[in-house]
Amino acid sequence: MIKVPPPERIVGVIGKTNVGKSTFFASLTMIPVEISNRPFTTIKPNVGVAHVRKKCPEVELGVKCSPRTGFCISGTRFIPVKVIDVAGLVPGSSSGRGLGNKFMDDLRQADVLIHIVDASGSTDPNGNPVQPGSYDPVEEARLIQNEVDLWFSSVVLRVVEKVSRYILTAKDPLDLLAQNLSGLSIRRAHVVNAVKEAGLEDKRVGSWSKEDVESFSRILRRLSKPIVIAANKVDIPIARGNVDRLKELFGEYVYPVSSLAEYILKEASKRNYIEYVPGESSYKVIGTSIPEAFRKALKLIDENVLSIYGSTGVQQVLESAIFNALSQIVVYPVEDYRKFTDHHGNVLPDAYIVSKGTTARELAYMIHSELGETFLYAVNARSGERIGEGYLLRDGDVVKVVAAAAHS
Ligand SMILES: Nc1nc2c(ncn2[C@@H]2O[C@H](COP(=O)(O)OP(=O)(O)OP(=O)(O)O)[C@@H](O)[C@H]2O)c(=O)[nH]1
Ligand SMILES: [Mg+2]
Repeated sequence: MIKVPPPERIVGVIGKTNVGKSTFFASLTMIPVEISNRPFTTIKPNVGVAHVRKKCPEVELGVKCSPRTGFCISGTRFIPVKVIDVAGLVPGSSSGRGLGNKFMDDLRQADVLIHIVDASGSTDPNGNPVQPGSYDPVEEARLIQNEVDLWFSSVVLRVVEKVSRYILTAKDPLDLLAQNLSGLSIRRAHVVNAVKEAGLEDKRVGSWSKEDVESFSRILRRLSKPIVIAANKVDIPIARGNVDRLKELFGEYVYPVSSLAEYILKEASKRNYIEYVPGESSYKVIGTSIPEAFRKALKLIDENVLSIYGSTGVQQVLESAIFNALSQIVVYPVEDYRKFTDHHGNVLPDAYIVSKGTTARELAYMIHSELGETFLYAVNARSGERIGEGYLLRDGDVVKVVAAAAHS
């Protein structure tokens, strides 16, 4: 019997061209990718693995974990997520400017998007380098999000047109629509909620006007691919006021970020100049012969980033995307609920990122379809209590599923 891999969460990195998307991607994944100060450096998507942090239950349970995926540093569990960095947008991409917006199709499977904005205003609308402060990041964020919505609605429009042809004979039109939108990582609940919010409950799908489709699609984009903003390049001091302005306009999901600082800290750590745990507010110098260029860069990072913002923001924006915007929690399935192990004796081997509201039985299905089908009950490993199929999992739960069918 083959065990299904833990559910995968996919984060798409979007933004204007030449704002630091690939630097952000590289700082998370440490995959060497092309980075340069000119528009349209990235053409083919970069795909890699980053990690979100959670306090590992190993500390509280008094054990030492052995993760199957990801890793654990001093009680902080790093859990993998997939990240995709794509080509850059410019205003008008939807009508073919720049590289157009076809490449956004690489992000169809994304669950959540991180929008990298040049908060220092040092690139013009077309991504050409200009003096910091010359271009307004708020304008950039607005124009680019509009391009994202236009890409999304062009995909949705095609699907709605296709479905409209045979919708009259469909038993459940919304189900049919959801099935046809599943390529965009859209589920039925997204479609139902978007129809409700757009006030289209009483209009049959085939009879929607162009405006109806547009408003449905904008809402559907927000529900199915929420966006968080990384206000990047905050190491450039002029960016500071812009972060606040972005927050005023775009709300809570705006984070000050310096991808460059994170990249340098990780690189310095790889070369054993410093000890740095991603996401933390400081690092420890351990190297004795640190090259002058790194010394200078570290000093600037201290002064312009860490002492002002408390971190480089890279981990924070990723975690906010997963845990806040996408409302995910982390649960730890085990087979032996007294030792917190799988049947090989690995302690807390898996950390599953699941949606808030996932039930014990739904988790069983994620582990193995037969476990779901023959589910009897589950056990909360912390308390030893039995929990029923409808139990709503809580963040950090350690759970054993008991089913009629044995699995291996
Ligand atoms: N000061 C500063 N510069 C940055 C930061 N992030 C990226 N850059 C610089 O911005 C330029 C563009 O970086 P890329 O990562 O290639 O940008 P991109 O958005 O992927 O660009 P395209 O793929 O061409 O659309 C490079 O010169 C980076 O060094 C940052 O946090 N601070
Ligand atoms: Mg790039």
